Amino acid sequence: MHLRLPLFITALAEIVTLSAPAQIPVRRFEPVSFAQVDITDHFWRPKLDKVATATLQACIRQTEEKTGRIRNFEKVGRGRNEKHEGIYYDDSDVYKALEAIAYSLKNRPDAELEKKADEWIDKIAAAQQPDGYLNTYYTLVGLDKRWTDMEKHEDYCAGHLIEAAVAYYNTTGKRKLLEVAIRFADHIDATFRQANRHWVSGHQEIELALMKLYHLTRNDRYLKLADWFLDQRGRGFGKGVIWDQWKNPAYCQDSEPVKEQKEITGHAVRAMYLYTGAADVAATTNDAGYMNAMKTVWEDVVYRNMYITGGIGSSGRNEGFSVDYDLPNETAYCETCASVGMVFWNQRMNLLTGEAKYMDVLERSLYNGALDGLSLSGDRFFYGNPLASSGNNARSEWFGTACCPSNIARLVASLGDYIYGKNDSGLWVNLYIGSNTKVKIGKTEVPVSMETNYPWEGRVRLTVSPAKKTPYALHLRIPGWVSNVPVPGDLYRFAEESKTAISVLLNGKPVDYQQENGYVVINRTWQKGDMVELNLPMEVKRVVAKKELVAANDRVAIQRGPLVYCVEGADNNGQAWNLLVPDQTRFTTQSYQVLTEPVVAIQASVPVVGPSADGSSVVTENKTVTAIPYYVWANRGKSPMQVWLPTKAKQVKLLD
Ligand code: FUB
Ligand code: ZN
Repeated sequence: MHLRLPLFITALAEIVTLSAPAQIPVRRFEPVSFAQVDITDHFWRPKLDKVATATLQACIRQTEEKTGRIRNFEKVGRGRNEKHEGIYYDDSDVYKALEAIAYSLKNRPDAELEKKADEWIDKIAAAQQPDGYLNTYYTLVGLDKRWTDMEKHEDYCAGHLIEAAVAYYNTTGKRKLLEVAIRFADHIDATFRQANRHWVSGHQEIELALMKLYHLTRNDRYLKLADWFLDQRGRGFGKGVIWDQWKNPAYCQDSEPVKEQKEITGHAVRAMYLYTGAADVAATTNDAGYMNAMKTVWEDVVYRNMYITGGIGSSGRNEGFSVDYDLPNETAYCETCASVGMVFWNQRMNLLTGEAKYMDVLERSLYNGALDGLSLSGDRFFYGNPLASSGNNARSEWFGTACCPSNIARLVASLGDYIYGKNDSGLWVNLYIGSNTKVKIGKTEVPVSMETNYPWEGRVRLTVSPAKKTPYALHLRIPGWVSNVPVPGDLYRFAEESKTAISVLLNGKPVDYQQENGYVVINRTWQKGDMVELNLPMEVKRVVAKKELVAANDRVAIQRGPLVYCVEGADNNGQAWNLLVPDQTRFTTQSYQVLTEPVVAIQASVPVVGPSADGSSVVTENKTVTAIPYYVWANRGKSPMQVWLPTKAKQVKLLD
């Protein structure tokens, strides 16, 4: 077990500035930090280990040897006017890799990795300017030009520095990077908010990062600065920006003030980070303006602009949103970072509202759109995550713009953040992931242990062992996919009802429970060893989309539990577009292996088009087709793939 004690409380006391006013808690409950959750899960634990042993190594190799990202910091440190290498936002990849390392060290202590992180931190610290400014691009290109172009990501890089610093401090108790981040945050505050100088961040990120810094230091300067950044948007202050995309302010969610926004627009990652930051500010200031706006924008995302995989941002032109229902399959952009952002934002919405529907979306994005971004080997990545391929897609070792690899790494490494929540009278279980934790409910310590083979099986066992008998309400999320409408807003619905219902047992016997906000709620006095067993029906379901979603017309998708499936050529004689799934198709499940990954595959005998034996014509015959979870496709070389499978002959194609 790799559980370590949370946060370095004594070290923290030295940096705390208790200037924040007492706040009424706005969130319905607080997440239990990943630092207090030991993941033992069959599905996720190997992925956490893979991130530690392969993904982070890939990030280090690329950042340090194959590209100039670390060299840029060294050059600034040497002060010899050397040339900047790469793109102006490359510093952010160093910070995001550091953040991922920080989480991973908590899951899996590793002295070598920590040494590498410390080495990087020394180089970062040496590149900081005396006034707190830190950005290798402008320092090497000419400091006289700094803060002249809102699109150049100086504040975005600062945000990632802050996130890394908070994470690294939390894991190791080491303050060097945190002090660097605080000096930079103070520099930004003095340069803009305090000087009343307008600045619309060209890529939101700093807002949510400042909220992390605020929660760590309790210095309300950072809360005010986060709110100030949000408030800069939509007031025309970004007008002077000479940059193609921003000529349309919707690209940067800069058309209206955040509290007046009603529709999702523009760049998907920017939008997700923006609303995550707004939710974090709202959670502290209780600002209904942000909440009301976000609820409407969220509906616009989920009801009209989200793929069945939880991916968003269908258009490569703006790396973002297009018009409603424009969700093409083969050209779906669906950046991995955008799905990661969906996880961030939906977690915040769940905490603020207590509603499980946000976790349903989070789970969808996590298990499908986001996880697809990482290869089974841990060292190959998808930047975009299409829902169909004619056989030309392959994962890459790295990208020129390399935001996605470290983003998926930091998400997986911090997965423990999304499983449990608690307040003084309740415990929430949001994701079904084998794990152990200890939460304090009221004054009582409650060790909690979860065992499950989710997402392959629907049985979840939760054992609670409070030190003494304690009353509280246990909330177990009933995943949206149990109902007929797998996500709210009926963009997608199951073609058939579930055959079995959920069941809940307490110590082996049926128990009374209420249903509230998408949760089963069992309110009682709990005692040591109480065991709840939740059974979720893991049925293969056909999903159909609203007719407005043209790319899914005359097609079905297959889902089982939270996993969306696809048909890939690697399992089907090199073809995936040549089959038809009639309404009456009967599916069976099979234990199956995709390279190292044990999965449940779905099989059916369906009409398949292929060349006749003598090759002179095309024939249709029934054949067994195998579908695999979407997240494992493209691990066995290039081959065609489809998520939305034809139900009509006119959609069937035999690829060369
Ligand atoms: O601009 C920084 C990152 O690069 C964005 O978040 C990604 O969408 C990519 O454009
Ligand atoms: Zn990305």
